[in-house]
Parts: sequence; C-alpha cells; structure tokens
Amino acid sequence: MQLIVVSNREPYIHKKAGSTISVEQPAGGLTSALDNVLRTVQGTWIAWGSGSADREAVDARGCVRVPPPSPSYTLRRVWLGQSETDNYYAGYSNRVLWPLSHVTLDRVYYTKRYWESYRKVNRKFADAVIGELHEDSLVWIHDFHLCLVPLFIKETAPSATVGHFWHIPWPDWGTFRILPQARDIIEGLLANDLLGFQIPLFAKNFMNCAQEALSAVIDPERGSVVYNDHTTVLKAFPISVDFDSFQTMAASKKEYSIRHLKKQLGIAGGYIGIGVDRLEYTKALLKRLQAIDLFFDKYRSFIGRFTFVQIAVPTRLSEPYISYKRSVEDMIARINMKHAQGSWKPIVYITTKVEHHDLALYYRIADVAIISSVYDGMNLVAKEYIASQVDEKGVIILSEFAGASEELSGALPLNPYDIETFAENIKRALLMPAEEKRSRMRALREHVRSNNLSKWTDDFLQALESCRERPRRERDGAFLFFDYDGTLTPLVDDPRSAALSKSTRDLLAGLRSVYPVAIVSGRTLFDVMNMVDLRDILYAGNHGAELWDGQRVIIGSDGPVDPQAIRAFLQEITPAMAGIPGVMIEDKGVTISVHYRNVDGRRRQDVVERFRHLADAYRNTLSLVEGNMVLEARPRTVWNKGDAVAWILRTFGAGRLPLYVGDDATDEDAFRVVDQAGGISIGIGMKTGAPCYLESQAGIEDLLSWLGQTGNP
Ligand code: GDG
Repeated sequence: MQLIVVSNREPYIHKKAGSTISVEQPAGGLTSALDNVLRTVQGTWIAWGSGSADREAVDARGCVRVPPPSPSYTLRRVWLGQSETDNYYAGYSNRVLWPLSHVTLDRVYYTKRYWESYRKVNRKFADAVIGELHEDSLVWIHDFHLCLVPLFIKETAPSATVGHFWHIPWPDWGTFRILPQARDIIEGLLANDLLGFQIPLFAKNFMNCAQEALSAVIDPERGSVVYNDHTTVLKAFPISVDFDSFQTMAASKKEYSIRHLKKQLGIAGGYIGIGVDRLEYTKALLKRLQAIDLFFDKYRSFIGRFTFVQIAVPTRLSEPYISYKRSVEDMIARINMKHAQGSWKPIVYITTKVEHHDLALYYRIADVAIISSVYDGMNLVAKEYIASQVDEKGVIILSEFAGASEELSGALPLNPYDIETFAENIKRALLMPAEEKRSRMRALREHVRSNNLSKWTDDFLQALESCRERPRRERDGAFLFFDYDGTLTPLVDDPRSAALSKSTRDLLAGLRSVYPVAIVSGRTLFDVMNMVDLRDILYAGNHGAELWDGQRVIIGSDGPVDPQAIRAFLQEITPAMAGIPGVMIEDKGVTISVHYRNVDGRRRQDVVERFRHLADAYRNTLSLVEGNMVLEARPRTVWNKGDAVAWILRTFGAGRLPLYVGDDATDEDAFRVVDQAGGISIGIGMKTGAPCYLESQAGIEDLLSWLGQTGNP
C-alpha cells in the first residue's frame, strides 16, 4: 500500500534566518500523528509549501525527503502565489467555510474571486496527487480547504481509492444552504470513497445535506450515500491524542520544574485554571473571560486564590482575528485591573507558542481546564489535558458544543452562552471533593488511553482499505420500477378498464424471483394493488403518497398532511367542472384527480384552466400535478413518485441499480432520482425526459422478457 496524505498545512517547514536554513515541525498532534504513520509506511505527503526556504529545499518536482536527518518519506510541496494565499486560504477557507461550518454566520464573508481561487488551488492539489498515484495508492485528504480535490482526482483516475477526514463540524442543511456553492462542495466530497467526521451528528448532517442539495440516495442504516453511481461511506472517527506521549511528558516533570513554572507565572499558591487555544473566535475566549470576571465578582474569597492561565497563540493573522485579539486583550486588561491585589493578578496571558513538553506541565498543574467553544469539531486540548493529568486532581469544564463532549462524560458540561452557570461551574470544579475529582479523572483517562491517536489513524485507514476491497460498482443487481397506466397497460379511455394482460402479469411474476420489483402509479394504492394482483412486490400509489412495503400501508410525506384542504378543494372543483361533459373527478382520499381524456378536444383547455385557477387559491397547502390527460391536486407535503422511489431504494435496495420504466410527466420525478443513483430511466414514447425509450407501450413485454433473461441490465 502506498499512502498519500494531502493537507493544506505541511509537516515540515524550511525557514531561512540569514544564510542558514532550519527545519521546523509545526505544533499540533495531527501533523505528528500522520508523520508517524508515514514514517512507518513510507508514502508521500502533499501540502502547501509555506516556509520561507521551502523552495530551496526541494527538487524539480517540488519534492523533499523528510524527516531530517534520516528521511523515510517524501513531502511534495504545492506552491501558492500571494493572491491564492489571500483568496483560497484566508478567503474561501477561513472566511467562508470555517465560519459557516461553525454556524457563526455573521462572520461569513464571501466574494466570487475567493471561489475561483479555491477551485484553482484544489485543482493544483489534485494534479499533484495524480502525479503520485500508483495502482495500490490510498489517498487520505484532510479538512475543509480541499473539498474539490476528491472530485478532480476521480475525474482523471476513477479507480483511485480516496478518503477524506473533516476535522471541523458539519452544520445542518438549513445553515449549509446559504453557501452559494453548497452543491459544488457536497458534490466534491461525494467523490470520496470514505468521508470521516468527528461525531455521528456531523455525518448525519452531511447525509441530509447530500439528500437535500443533490437528491443523492442515502442509506442512514449503512451510513452511505449513492450519487452519480458512486457510493461514499460516511462514518464518525473521533480524533484523539497521543496519550502515552502526554502522560510521559507530564510525569517526567520533577517537583522543582513545577515550582519553577509557578514562580515564572507569578503564582504563589491557590488554585490554577488553564485554557489553551489558538486565538480563535469559535473557542469563545470572550465568553470565558466574562465568566471568570463574574466568578470573581460573586466569589470574592477566591481573589488571590485562583489564577487563570490563558495560552492563546495567534495562528491567523488577518481580520477578523486582529480585532478579536484586541478585544481579548482589552478584556483581560480590564479584568486584571479590576480584581488584582498586590502582586497577584487573576489572568496570566501567554501569546507565544509553548513547546509540547512544557504544555504538558501546564496541563498537569492546572486544577481546572476550561474549554468553552461555541462549536468545535473535537477539541484536542480536552484530551491532552486528560492525558497529562497524572495526579488525577484536575477537573475539566467542557462545552457541550465541542465534539469531545460526546465521549468525555466525566467532564462538567457547559453551555458557553449561559455565563452565570459558567461562573458557577468554575466554583463547582474548584470545590469538588478530591475523591470525586479522582474518580471522574480516572474514568476519563481510561477512555482517552484506549481511544488514542493511533487507534484513530488505524480505524480510518482500515475503513479506507476496505473501500478499495469493495467492487467498484457496488451493485447487488437491479431494482425494477414500473409505472402502471401507459407502461404496463395501454392507455384507454376509461381507467377502470385498463386491466393487466395475463402475459404481462406472468412476465412480472417471473421477474419477481430475479429482482426486487415495485409498481409506482398515480392510482390509489388499493386500486393499483388490485389491478396488478401480485404478491411479493412493492407498490406506491397516489403518485408516491401511499406505499405498500409488503406488510403495511405507509403515507409518504415530509410533514403533517392536512386533510381539510383537499376536502375543501373537492367541494369546489366538483361544481367548477359540472358543465363540461366527459370530465371524471376521482376522489383518491389523500389526493383528487380530474381526468379529461373523454372531454371534447376543444374544451380540454377550459378544464385545465379552471383547475389551475382553483388550485392557485390553494397554493399554500396543495400542489398541482399535470399528467397525461389528468390533473391532480395533492397536499404539498406528500411525496411524489421520485420521493417514493428514493425511499424504496433506501429502505430495500441500497447498492442496487434502479431501472424505472414510465410514460408520464409524473414519472419525471422518478427519472431524476434514478439518474442521480446512477440507474437507468426508460420512457415510453420519445416525449418523456428519460434518456432511453421504448417507441411504444407495445414493446413492454419484450423488455420484460429481456430483463428476465439477462442477469444485469
Ligand atoms: C481542528 C478542529 C479538532 C495550541 N497552542 C499551542 C499548541 N496548541 C495546540 C494544542 C492542540 C491544538 O493546538 C489545538 O487543537 P484543537 O483541537 O483545540 O483545535 P483546532 O486547531 O481548531 O483544530 C478541532 C482538530 O482540528 C483535530 O481534528 O479537534 O475541533 O477545529 O493540539 O495543543 N501547541 C503547542 N503550543 C501552543 O502554544 N505546542
């Protein structure tokens, strides 16, 4: 196996100071974890070359062997110009996708040039991947900067195995749809074979977005999405930290290092609190500071007895981060001025990067760690704190909106918007009995120890490997769908006489043992089941509003169905059509149909106009569907044929290839769903929108017998 890791940030940065070039490893658990994996399997890492001496260190292809001094894998650098850094990175990634995913919508700032640059840079990354691909490659892409890379790779190399891990939250469709390129981004990600999220909620949100944005066929039980004949597996892989490394770093500290650090921080005694964050508005530093201020206002006895150490390293150096940094600093200065006593001040603020082995010591000495994110994919600081708590005396206050809160049930939960309870929680954490602190921390440590970073990488890579093992076209065979009138039977003047011929019924009966079969009709469910009269097949009636799943009747609807509106409509349409000979009004319970096949040709337009006029008055509750010589009013919330087909596929046919045969405008919705699922739509007559067609209904029996003979259409 050849592993190709793709990320925006690189694992090694070459920097120049005077005439000397040095190599740095950026801080962060993730880069070092993936670095360890690549050192073992010896693959390639593709990333943006952002260091001042990066170009000098590489060969003509942009590659350098790392890590120094004994290299074991290749780092291939992608070069970005200033305008790309501004528009793709600082723009579309950090000012659009980041705030959108964290539901801080007032911070979303979008312009067209951001998107153009994002596409261009994603193309560059994809080209670099394609240049490295081998037969046995596994491609592992990271995060929101590279959503289009999977699609661009697959366009050139459809058989590549590509996985993507999304480190930040994925919001619901109501939020995501504000993105002008919502569909492009989702489509890009659906080219992956595996798409990993931090927690199941984010995977579920993505699945809903795929369904809403692209009518992709989703299978919540199996956790997969089928779009354009391609299956993407969605799964939660909660990221973690290198437990042993933090534990060892923390435990190795001697008493004198602890004393030295406290002295350096100006902490003479009492309790210590810690916050470690990139200087980032989603981490809610201002809310945290407000709560600390309130805590000191309310509990004066802690003045001089509780010091909060905030490490906040700026990582993004443009707006809105510049203003945010200023607000944080102003607030800290105000709180320190308000509560300081003698040489003691309540908040120690550190803005320079703290090395990892020192960070472990900060974590170890802290009685409480505060994580107050308004939204966070996971939050590694929470797990690093736990791994470093070798004395088991600390308490963690953790936002309910950080992914980590799903797993870390021993933490004190926090709603960062509730400042008063936040302040109470600080008191509760500090005054918690030692025994309770110990038992909570012990359980938390056990959890992080057994769910550590290497488990995360192993789980993801194993899942990706099994995507490769899956056959490319994951099809268990076909799933056949037929409309009834005009498809299985010829169109006739009186729908009651459209009986199914014995030969067609026999052919359908034969197909049942080869494929799952569903009949999807505009007739009522009861009516179409009677007409077809075959067991062991599925039925959808009323254009998808009623379904028979083999055992029970289901009303297909996306919301409550108001029976009053359709009754009122019937009351009005009956007299409206009274003077027109040949009109037949059919009360189908959930819906009302008006058939006008038998109306004199010159009066048909009149029928349609009267119907449309009345339907317009009901437009808030009812929708109008125009079929072949039939008009139908139906509650807006009930399913159409496409919705019914999508539901049947999801419930009974995930992985199957849908084939749909229909003749009517109302079949168009089903054609669309089938096309999205990579299936085959066949229209009867050339006027339908289906890409394949039978010249006339007379050909249906030939098609049925051909389907019976072939194993896979
Ligand atoms: C994204 C998601 C998800 C911070 N200051 C220093 C320092 N750090 C390190 C911490 C920790 C990391 O930065 C921060 O990790 P987080 O998880 O809190 O957050 P993001 O950077 O926003 O990361 C997040 C993560 O991806 C992984 O999937 O958990 O939800 O937003 O490792 O230790 N490290 C050092 N010195 C510092 O001063 N050495």
